[in-house]
Amino acid sequence: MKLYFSQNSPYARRPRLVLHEAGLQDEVEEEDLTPRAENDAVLFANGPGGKVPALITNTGAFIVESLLICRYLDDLSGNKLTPPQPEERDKAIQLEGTASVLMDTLYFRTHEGRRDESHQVSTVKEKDAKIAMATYDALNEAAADFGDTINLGIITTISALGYADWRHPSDNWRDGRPLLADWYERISNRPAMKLTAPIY
Ligand SMILES: N[C@@H](CCC(=O)N[C@@H](CS)C(=O)NCC(=O)O)C(=O)O
Repeated sequence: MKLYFSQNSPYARRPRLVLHEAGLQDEVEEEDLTPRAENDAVLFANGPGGKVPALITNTGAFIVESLLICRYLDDLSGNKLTPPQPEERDKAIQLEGTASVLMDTLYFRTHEGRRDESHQVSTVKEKDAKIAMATYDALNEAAADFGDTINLGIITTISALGYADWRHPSDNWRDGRPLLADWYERISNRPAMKLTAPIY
């Protein structure tokens, strides 16, 4: 099995964290396609999207979309990253959804900001910034229960916040959100978090 990624993709960081936190290193090989422009051919040869992350399974399927790949890898691990209790499981899925919203809104804002000034829509950027702020607040509230648990929701939260630090440092997401900031500081020391962090 092979997982294609690029080091600074927040979407690719999710399944990479699943792979390393669930101990699937012997079953899934990783291939870094950075820099993307030079290495995209393998993605287009296998599917129409040309995006990372992408997984080639042992049966030859080419799976895209971070959420699907995370689920696939978690299944493979015997659901190591899904809490067995219904209440905890549902809370982890809720967290995964909230952090996915954050990741999408940050990513869209990055790309809106790259368009020519004259084509940028300030209301779109403002709406995305507002959603990001509300999402940081929701994550801060949820962080009261994070502890040192690792699950798919936690993994998505780390991937989104790591991207926020890189692309949207002026959001200052730590300001006024001490629970989230302290937890992130602690969890960032894990080897898998360090290995998959964006480099800039
Ligand atoms: N919804 C997709 C988004 C994946 C995505 O947008 N990946 C970016 C890298 S962060 C990419 O490969 N972009 C290249 C492109 O759009 O050409 C997922 O969750 O996997």
